[in-house]
Amino acid sequence: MGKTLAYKILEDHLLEGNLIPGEEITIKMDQTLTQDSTGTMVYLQLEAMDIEKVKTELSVAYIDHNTLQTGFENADDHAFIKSVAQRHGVIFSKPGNGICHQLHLESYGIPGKTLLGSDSHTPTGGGLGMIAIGAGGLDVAVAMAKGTYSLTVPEVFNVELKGQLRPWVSAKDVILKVLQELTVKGGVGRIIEYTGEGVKSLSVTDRATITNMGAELGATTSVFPSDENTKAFLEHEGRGDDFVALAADEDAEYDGHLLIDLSELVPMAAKPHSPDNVDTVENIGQIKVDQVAIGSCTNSSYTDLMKVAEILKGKKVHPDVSLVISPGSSKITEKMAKNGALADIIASGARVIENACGPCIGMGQSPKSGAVSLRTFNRNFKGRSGTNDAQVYLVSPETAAISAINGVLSDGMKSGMDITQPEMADFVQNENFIVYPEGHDTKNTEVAMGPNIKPFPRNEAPFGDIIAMVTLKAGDNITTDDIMPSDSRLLPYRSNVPHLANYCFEKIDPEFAARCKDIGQCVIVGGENYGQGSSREHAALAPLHLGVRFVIAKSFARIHRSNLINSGIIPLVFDDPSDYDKIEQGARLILEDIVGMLEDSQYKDEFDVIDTNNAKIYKCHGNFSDLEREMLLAGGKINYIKGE
Ligand code: MIC
Ligand code: SF4
Repeated sequence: MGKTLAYKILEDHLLEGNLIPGEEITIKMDQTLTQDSTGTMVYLQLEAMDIEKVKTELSVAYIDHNTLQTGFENADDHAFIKSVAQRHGVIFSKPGNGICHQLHLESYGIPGKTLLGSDSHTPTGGGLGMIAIGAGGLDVAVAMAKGTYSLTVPEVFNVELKGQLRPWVSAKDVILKVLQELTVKGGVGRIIEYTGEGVKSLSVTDRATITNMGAELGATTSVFPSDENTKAFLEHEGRGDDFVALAADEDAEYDGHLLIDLSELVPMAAKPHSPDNVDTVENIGQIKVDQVAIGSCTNSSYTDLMKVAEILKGKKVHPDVSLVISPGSSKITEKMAKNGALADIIASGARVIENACGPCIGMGQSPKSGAVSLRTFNRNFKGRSGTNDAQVYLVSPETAAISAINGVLSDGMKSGMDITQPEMADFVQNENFIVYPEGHDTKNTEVAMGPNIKPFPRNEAPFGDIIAMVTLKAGDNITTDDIMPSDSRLLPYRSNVPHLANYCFEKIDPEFAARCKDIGQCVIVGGENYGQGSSREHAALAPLHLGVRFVIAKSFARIHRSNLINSGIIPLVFDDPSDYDKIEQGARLILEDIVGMLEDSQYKDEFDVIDTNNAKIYKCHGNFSDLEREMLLAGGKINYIKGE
């Protein structure tokens, strides 16, 4: 039987275990990336791990999320990360250089290598033929310290592409189509591997748009082959030597298959408030638009923005629309400043802002009350824009630009306007935004610790019975944005969990934090796909701070489940999902003899949760690997590592 590309790369990096779906393996991690809003936690850990140099081939610390600097907090975080990066051999990318995933693609990603990032959109690197995985900060810190990462082997699901996209239809429409077919749960426990003759018509940045939003499918990662287009991309970036040709075997067998005919696709949009709530732009109709935002790690490449410039050239942004553009990297902005495209964009009435995440994570540019905002981003969760009643639609750059001119959601295919596929340009690395750790006495660099940076929260090893009260009963597809909201008000406090914890679940239940503080020992009950979205471990650390001991759900999203285990919070899954309906908020639940249950040498993965409210027993399981059980017994990953 032929091999999939994903398993070929995993096999090349395999250190422990067997490549069998569901089994735990440890792989060599070649590269890591961090960004600032998850990064301070990562580097607090790295600093505590007493290592001299990171064990990876390359580690980069990007500053791209918290760049508003409305107070000292963000700037202190940047200084802290820079100092720790310097001490441990990590490359530092200054604020303003751009968005981590776009920059990593341009400057450091290499086909066939593994990459772990403290950001859920790290799979962007799959566009270059990497196995690139998003994880919680602590997992990334350990990967830097040891050069390894442990994961449950995913299945490999094949998306076969045939045909070629028509003008006005682009990579964003492909991934929106996949999301429509598979939903936000469709990728859980899977790697999505793209094959077929249609792949040849997609550039690396098109492919990266698709692998980036594989995060919205819940997939472990997504991967494209590395071919002539990959070679061309690397050559244009001045890195032709990094090219390696990679593909699945012709007779590779997959655990599932979806065929997409690119030539049949039309412009699509994800309607509020979920990336899988997809329909065609034509079906949604010409709704009036108040804001258009172009950028984010999904759609801020040079070719994306050149298409936008072509559409806007000589035109005027509609008087009722605010068009805001945040380019993906300094190199892109510099190139577009030189070739005149930036002038065309500005002349149209667009607001061009910093090369950073910006509006994608609610760091400014929140739309007006009740506004319709079209965004080329990857998430349209309720309130993420910073405006709770805004209606956010996810669209391609082409759809965004033509709609900004028309003032209504518009299908470019019907505009009568010709659009060309922009040529790639030749780039040189802008070294002026990079600080390398080499060159001086890095070990003695002083750690710059601002007053807002608080210690990493620690749990205690569990003992006896856990008796806890259901403090929140949440529904399906709860996001980590729901659990630990992030916007310009809260993002500056990512290094201060005690402060952040006051806002835990704020948008769903403003009393949650206060109730937890009164109760002491708490349980959260969730529906399907609990904890989807961002990799922020704050969505586990804030509940830990508030006394949450275990979470029972119908199913969990991968990264959040790991973050819970890393914090020593026990994630349990109902054997019978209908038990969810029997639990009431306020009920007192007992998880008996937790240590005995986890330690049992005949480990059966059976957990009985007794509901003292109605005397029912809910049978649950954990699906814990041996390593996960040991971490839970130690009260979390840090305690486990310290005791190793
Ligand atoms: C996101 O897009 O949700 C973020 C902000 O990049 C997060 C990371 C974070 O919460 O800091 C992610 O995708 O992991
Ligand atoms: Fe930044 Fe948005 Fe990408 Fe997250 S999804 S890394 S906030 S641009």
